Amino acid sequence: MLGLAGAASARPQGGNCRGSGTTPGGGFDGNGASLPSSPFTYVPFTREMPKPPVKAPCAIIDPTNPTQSNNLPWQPGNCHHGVAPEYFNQPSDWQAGPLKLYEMDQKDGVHEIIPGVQTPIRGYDGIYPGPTFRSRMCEPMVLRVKNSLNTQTSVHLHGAHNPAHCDGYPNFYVSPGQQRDYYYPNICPRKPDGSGQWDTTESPSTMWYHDHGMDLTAENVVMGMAGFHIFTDALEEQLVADNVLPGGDQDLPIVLQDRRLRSDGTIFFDALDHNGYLGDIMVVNGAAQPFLRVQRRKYRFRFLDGANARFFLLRLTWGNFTQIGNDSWLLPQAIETNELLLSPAKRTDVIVDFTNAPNEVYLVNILKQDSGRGPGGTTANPQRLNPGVPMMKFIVEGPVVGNDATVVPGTPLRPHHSIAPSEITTTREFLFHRSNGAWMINGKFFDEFRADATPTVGSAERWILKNGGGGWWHPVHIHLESHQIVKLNGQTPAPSLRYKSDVAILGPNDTAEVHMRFRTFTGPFVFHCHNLEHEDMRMMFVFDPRTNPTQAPQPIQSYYP
Ligand SMILES: [Cu+2]
Repeated sequence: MLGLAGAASARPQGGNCRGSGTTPGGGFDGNGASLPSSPFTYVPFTREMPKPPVKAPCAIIDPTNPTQSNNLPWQPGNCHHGVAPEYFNQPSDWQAGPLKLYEMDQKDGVHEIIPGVQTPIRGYDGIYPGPTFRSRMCEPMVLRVKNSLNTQTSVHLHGAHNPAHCDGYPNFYVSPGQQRDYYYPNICPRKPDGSGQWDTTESPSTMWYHDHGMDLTAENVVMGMAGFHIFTDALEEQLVADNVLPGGDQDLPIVLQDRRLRSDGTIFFDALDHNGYLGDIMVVNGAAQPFLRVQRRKYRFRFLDGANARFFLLRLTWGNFTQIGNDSWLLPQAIETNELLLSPAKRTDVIVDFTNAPNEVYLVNILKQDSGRGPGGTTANPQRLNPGVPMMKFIVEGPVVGNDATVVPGTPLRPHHSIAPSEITTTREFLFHRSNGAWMINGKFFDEFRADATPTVGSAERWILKNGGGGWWHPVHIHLESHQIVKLNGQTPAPSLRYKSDVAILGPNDTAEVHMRFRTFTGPFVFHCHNLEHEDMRMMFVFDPRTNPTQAPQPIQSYYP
């Protein structure tokens, strides 16, 4: 039922896999009409999984050296959209290492999702997926983003604790032909005890960046504008150095997406379908159903659901996952699980141990979904006789590798501290619902000039996130801060969701109670449904943390650079 990939579902060993037109139910649009199937044929698992290049800085600058600092990118006239004001007021401990400068051009490119089919894309540096950034705690960076496209863009670093200026606020644009300097201090929040120390329980691991331009996010992302940003700190580096976690070539970010092509190879996108984009080609790191060669040892896979609206429930055809992270953060201890639920924007950081694996293992999606409404049941039975839609194939090779990483279920990773109920000063409720053919929160459409919540910096709040029903799924992403899901429909959530998240999945009629602190930065920031069509059709709110609770809201226009 899931189109092209579904053709191979009963027997994931491969063979000819016809285009999606051969299988019914390639998806439906907002009017219930069948979506056009991708008219291409290819043989799955014949192409190696691409690994996006790691982005290198173009310069490393010591800001205390006048000769070097004269070359900083935001000298007058150099950059239309300026740089975050926090750069000029930063505390002395924000910068433990040099300032790294990066340049990235948003431009058109051509990419083969299916071998031999030239597909025009919009890409960071013209590639899809975008290059992978790797950054370290307290080693700041300035990312100069050019826009060579003919559409507005805004770059959001998903999971980061960053100033409002560079968080990708939907209309803090990079205009066509212009550029914007994104200053990432690469810090985490400080401890709530007033000691001034970094709260390293909040240091992220697996972030991703993607377009967030107002009304344009869904199309820009489906055209290719997404990539990984991997963050590390002393604690995580020690876990790798101590051979607890795999590193190097055994640590791979993997983005799962779906795409639909027209007969001319272009990406099908219907800007009038507000339910949620669904593709019929399963795409992994930009390639349709690739393979990956692995040794008989442990691997760390950082899976990202980079789709606009598709959910995945992932299983392996052999063995289980050892989950070590949820969204941007490592868990307090590793957890064994046989399946992983991913909504758009969610990440799950897992270990797969191929030591005793057969020669072929498949990553499969067992979730049925034929509209943007959300998933509708599973395709698999518990015996794995019908394992679902294969996303990719692992080819397991060679002898058992000795001295392998030691992580197992229960291994301690990053400590976690719960927000105490006594810290909570404010409770807010947000209802995510459909209205007037579009998407609302609390009866309002997104308004970039309206602050919908004004928390006080230094406080903690309880947010009740409620799904307004109708069978729709809404994965809710809150920028700037991690949130702790305390209750899901009145119950303690699944073990992997009890700690830090940046996306709370609201299934039909679900209610999530989340606790969060507001730290370091004043607004404006957004929170929204991460079904990108719902987000573009205004299921998005503004929160605007401020230092003084009695202060009148600052007009959001005043933040414009
Ligand atoms: Cu939604």
